[in-house]
Amino acid sequence: MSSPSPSSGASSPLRDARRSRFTYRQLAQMATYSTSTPLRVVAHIDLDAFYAQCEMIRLGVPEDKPLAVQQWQGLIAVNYPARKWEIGRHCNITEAKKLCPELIAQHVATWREGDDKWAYRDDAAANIATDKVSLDPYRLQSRKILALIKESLPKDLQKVEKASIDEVFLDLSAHIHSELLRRFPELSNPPPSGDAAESLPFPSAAALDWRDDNLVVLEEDQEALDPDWDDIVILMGSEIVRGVRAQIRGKLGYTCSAGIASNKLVSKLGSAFKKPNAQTVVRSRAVLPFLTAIKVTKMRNLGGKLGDQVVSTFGTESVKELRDIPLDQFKARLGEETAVWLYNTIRGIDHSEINSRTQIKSMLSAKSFRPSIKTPEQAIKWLRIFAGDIYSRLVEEGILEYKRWPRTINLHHRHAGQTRSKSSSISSGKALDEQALFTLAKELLHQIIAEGDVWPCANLSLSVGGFEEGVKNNMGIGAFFKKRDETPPLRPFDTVPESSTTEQQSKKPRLDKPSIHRFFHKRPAGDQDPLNVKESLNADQLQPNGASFPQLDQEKNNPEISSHETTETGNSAHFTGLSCLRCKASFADDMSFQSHQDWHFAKDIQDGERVKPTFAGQPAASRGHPPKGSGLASKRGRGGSKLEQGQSKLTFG
Ligand code: TTP
Ligand code: CA
Ligand code: CA
Repeated sequence: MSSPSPSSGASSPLRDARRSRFTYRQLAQMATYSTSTPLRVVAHIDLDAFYAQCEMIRLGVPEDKPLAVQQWQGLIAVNYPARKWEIGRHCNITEAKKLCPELIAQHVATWREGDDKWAYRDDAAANIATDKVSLDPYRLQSRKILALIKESLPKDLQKVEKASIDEVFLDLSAHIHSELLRRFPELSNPPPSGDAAESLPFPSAAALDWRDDNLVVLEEDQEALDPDWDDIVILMGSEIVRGVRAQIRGKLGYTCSAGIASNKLVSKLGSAFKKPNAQTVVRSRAVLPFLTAIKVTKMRNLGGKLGDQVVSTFGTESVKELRDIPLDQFKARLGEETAVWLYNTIRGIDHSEINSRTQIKSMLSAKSFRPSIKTPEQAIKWLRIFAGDIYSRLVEEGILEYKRWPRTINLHHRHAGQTRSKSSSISSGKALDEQALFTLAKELLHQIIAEGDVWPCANLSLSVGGFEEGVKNNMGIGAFFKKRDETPPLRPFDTVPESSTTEQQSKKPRLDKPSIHRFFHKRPAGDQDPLNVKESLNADQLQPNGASFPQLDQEKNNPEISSHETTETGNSAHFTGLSCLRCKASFADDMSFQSHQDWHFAKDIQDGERVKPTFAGQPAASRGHPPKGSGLASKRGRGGSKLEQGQSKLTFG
């Protein structure tokens, strides 16, 4: 990392007689990734038009050519040259080609009934009935990018959270702390008074060189303030991020955009601020002006019903106007917990931590049938595809290396508005391979069929979960997982019926009592859906988290996972016309509407299989609560539960 200009002044930066706004303690807290130090530096990196870039690189398409990634008749990613033609995810392929006849439309790879490997196929778009989308090519690129990011940061001073298939959060605090002490050795001295609460010496007033970063424009009086340590650390963060982006570009060819700020909330808004191939720095003094320009409904977790409720209750979607409302008024209308969270969010306060654990909790592979399927033979063909899909993800997600494996397998079957689910445990004493998964899946299907009245079937989904760590009984992990081509002949496999339920979705409390609390429960440390959950959904890309994304795009989702049934009550009562009542997305045609319902269905199943840490069980810092002593510490008050009653399921935004 090159030296920033503060150290390049003729005089030592520490000779300034003024004192910094920051203390020795706050400086030291950087080394431990404290979420409450104001000197914290967090970056969010998001790949530009990710699937489109994957296809361009794979196919060697020149960078200025318009390209979109097609899924059936829809588009799921559009590169920046194509966006100039006003092509977006809202377009179907015909509309897009009309707008830009030279558009290169690449269909996603698919699994095909009867084949045992996904492939890029010229006729995929016409084969929605027999094909199932494979996102493996994008997962593979995603993994490479993640590995490179980790490589380009010091091994022992990195905290990286993969937040979705194309984005990561980095907590750069410890890295910057060590670099800061190297550049300014005086800072390593203990405070002269011996009191960690003592202010640091003021850094020199040398102008900081922000290179080509976007800086949020400030009022002149704010801009005139001399840079303090918070500015210097964020500048160093920006240098690091520039280096990481250059590596990704140089070694793998991808462009990405980044936001650098002091927390996840603001860094994520920052990365979306200017795209493509740009980075935006939001200095602490710029946070309030920066947020002022953003509508409340664009903020994380405020893109759905909660955002609407806030707008209708307080009569404004302006963050600035909402900031004029006292906390007590929020509490009276929203309940304690939501009020405090909202109050902080509109001020850019977020103490959630970067969660570097990227453990898979479950994986799901699913398909909706249009038309419905009518025989066990048809269902079994799909189960083979699901087993292959899940198995390749188990292997490719690094299960072999992580020494983790799933202990439960579930099959969901949908017929006449009713979902039946069967599950069994997976023995840890036997090899787990594709064939074994397939055998288990068939057993579950037979259990469902035995109950009668199961055809036609509109959706099937297979999932594995309950991941366990470590190697049991001194068996090498190789005994549990075999590579695809090493797969031994079919062997008997233990199935211990664990739970066997026939459930109408309407009986699920999880679905019937959507609540603000559930929303909080689902957001443990970092309040992101953990990467793995999304990936496992086979719909990670469907759900780029963060409310900074345009709601519609975000919610429209992938028509494939879409291929699923839906809704909380197990029928279509939640949908009116072509608009989704759960998340308000609207749809131009029946197909995309159905796809969207299907996505909710898959998501609900996935959610049901998650481990749900409770909000109360999380440390305050990881809940995005205000720092201790701010007077805003949240209690799990009644207000929150009150809201629960009337609050519909929050969308993932
Ligand atoms: P995004 O990061 O939301 O979008 P993007 O990378 O295509 O474009 P941007 O430059 O604006 O970040 O999503 C990442 C990938 O996830 C995207 O390339 C394709 C997939 N995706 C879907 O399949 N369906 C969706 O509705 C969305 C939003 C994304
Ligand atoms: Ca992206
Ligand atoms: Ca993204």
